[in-house]
Amino acid sequence: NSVFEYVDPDRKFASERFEFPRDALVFDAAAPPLGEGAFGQVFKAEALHIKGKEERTIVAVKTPKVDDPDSITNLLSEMEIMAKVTHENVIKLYGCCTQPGDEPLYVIMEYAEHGNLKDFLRASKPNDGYLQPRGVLPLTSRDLLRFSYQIASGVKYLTDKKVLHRDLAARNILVAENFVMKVADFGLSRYVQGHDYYKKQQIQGLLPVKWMAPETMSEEHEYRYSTESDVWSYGVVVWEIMTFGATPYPNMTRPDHITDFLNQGMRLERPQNCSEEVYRLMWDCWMIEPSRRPKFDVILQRLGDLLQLTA
Ligand code: ACK
Repeated sequence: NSVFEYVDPDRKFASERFEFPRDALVFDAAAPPLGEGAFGQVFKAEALHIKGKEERTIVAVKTPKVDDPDSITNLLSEMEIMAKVTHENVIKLYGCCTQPGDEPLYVIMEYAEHGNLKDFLRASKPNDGYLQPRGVLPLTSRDLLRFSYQIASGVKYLTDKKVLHRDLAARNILVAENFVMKVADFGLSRYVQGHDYYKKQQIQGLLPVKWMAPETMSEEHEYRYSTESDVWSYGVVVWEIMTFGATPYPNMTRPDHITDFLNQGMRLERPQNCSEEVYRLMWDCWMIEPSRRPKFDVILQRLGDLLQLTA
């Protein structure tokens, strides 16, 4: 039973270039998974001589839920997208184990030592009486700008590659060595977490409504996803960064309430200590008319100027 029963044959691209021998992966049997969700599991491992690298490379290995065709197709689809992209701010595919009869499917990728951005920000929040900042923090406002800039670079690259992320959110950005931002979980992949998703049968399972552009939730607009809808979600990511990982629209649980709120012209409020310029940038990402939202090159320009000013 090959995993390729679930995909069309001309999508075997990634496995041909990235196939890696399973026995060259070393797992720590005692360690719990890095992450677990509706998609399957992610483990930390060491890979021997992967991608022509030194002896051992620490990697993350993603594996689908066994016997769940959706979780397998999602992971293969994510792998295909990863195989086509290479950028400093996008998580890299290193290899995969997809040979027929060689189950379960493994997708081997770059390891991001600080985990997902949302939890990282929460743990780094200054003056938090409860959680101590991890690592060499606390973060400065310049760090927050730099994170926003790097994420925009990664997403601009994906945009140029005609890849729509469709699920940009701080929980889907990983923080690697030296606090470098890596856009992850792209393509069709989904990680179901708390209240971030809402089930809407009509479209597709659980949806991250609080990050979604209005037109992607509107029948009238044919639930249209585009680079512009990624820009909307990116604006919400910047808001998450500037609030150190707050939950957007905390008191709203129903998607139609959020849509009404937005249609009345209201938006997420300005985070404490967030400059006018940065708030204006988010606000511009949240224009109802998609074509009026800034393009990623403009976003990079504006953030670049602000970074210069705070140098
Ligand atoms: O904060 P985390 O540990 O970072 O929680 C999520 C979890 O798995 C589900 O996605 C972690 N994770 C996913 N991919 C990677 C990776 N490439 N490197 C390190 N951690 C990862 C993520």
